[in-house]
Amino acid sequence: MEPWEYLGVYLIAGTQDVADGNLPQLLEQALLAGVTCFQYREKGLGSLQQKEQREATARACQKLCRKYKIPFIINDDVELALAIGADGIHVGQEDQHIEEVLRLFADRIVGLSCYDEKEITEANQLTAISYYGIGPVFGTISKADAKPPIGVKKLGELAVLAEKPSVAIGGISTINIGEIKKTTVAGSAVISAVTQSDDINETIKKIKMGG
Ligand code: TZP
Ligand code: MG
Repeated sequence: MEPWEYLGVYLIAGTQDVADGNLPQLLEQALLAGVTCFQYREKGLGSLQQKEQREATARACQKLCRKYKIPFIINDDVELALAIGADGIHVGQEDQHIEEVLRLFADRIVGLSCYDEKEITEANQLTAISYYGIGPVFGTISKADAKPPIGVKKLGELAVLAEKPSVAIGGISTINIGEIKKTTVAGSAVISAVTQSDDINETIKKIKMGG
């Protein structure tokens, strides 16, 4: 699968993002509604701490992603991603060095978070990266240490500078998705828009269509 095929509606979630703690159940609703990619991000307040629990949840989500034929990506946790054979890994600038990650996941999806011109330009030198996550575009409640939002204008500029397909992230919702769609990004990544939605099916369809 090519990045522009799976970046469209990219769901990210961990146990901490789901009110009743049942991530696989929420994921299956999202898969039925047509999400194109899933990233397991078990992190922060309310996240599972036990390795065994994380692995069991990851495997349950992986199984669902296989059933619906979309990529299953793990945030940060290289050891878990290798142990269960995830389709890919997503890392931030402060996580395990990207060169090392690219070596370990040579034939798999590798996503890198980028915030500004410098990070995009540096990432452009590493041809093996699959895609960039650019943001936060808007304010977010889902990441405790998020940097200040860059806004849609900057997102547009960074997406043009990027030599890889990019996915916008941070505060994206059914209300502002129309603005994101005016840029050249390949898709949008969302946490709270979906995990806190009263109607997951409608929310995902709106994000897919642009509002
Ligand atoms: N990285 C930048 S913003 C963010 C991450 C993981 C959180 C996005 O969550 P939400 O709820 O869609 O703003
Ligand atoms: Mg990280």
